[in-house]
Amino acid sequence: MEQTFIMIKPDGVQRGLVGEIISRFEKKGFSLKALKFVNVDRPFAEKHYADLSAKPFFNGLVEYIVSGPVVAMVWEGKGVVATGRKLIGATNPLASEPGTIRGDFAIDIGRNVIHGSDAVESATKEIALWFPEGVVHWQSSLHSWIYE
Ligand code: YYY
Ligand code: MG
Repeated sequence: MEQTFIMIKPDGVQRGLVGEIISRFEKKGFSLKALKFVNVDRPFAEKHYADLSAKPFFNGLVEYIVSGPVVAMVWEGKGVVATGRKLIGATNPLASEPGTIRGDFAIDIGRNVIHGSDAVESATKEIALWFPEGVVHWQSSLHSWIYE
């Protein structure tokens, strides 16, 4: 089944939003496949955001990601990449709908609390980068109550 990479950024951790964010993915019915709480260094953050290296905000973005610990996760479920992005909301939190994570908990684009893969291909790349050791293989006993 489809998997996505989700990261609670340093501001989300510092603001005590870890439980709330995990809860939203759990309650939707998605399944947690990997999770770690880590500090990343500059080269690693630059690799994660390599596609954005030419952007004027790249340096500030990397500084922000290395500024404190992050929660890195893999979530699995039908359509989890696109639906995960919907749960997260638009990149600029002032444009994110209320009810989304960014819409409910953030204001500035450079402090938007959470990352989610934008496509199945980038999810595969990001999961390999963050979890080279692989993910946990299990199936929730609620599976047949969530999927028909
Ligand atoms: O995938 P998403 O996080 O919604 O946006 P991206 O376009 O991939 O940019 C990654 C990250 O960069 C974004 O979450 C905030 C930051 N950023 C920024 O600080 N200023 C911008 N104008 C655009 C993005
Ligand atoms: Mg992105």
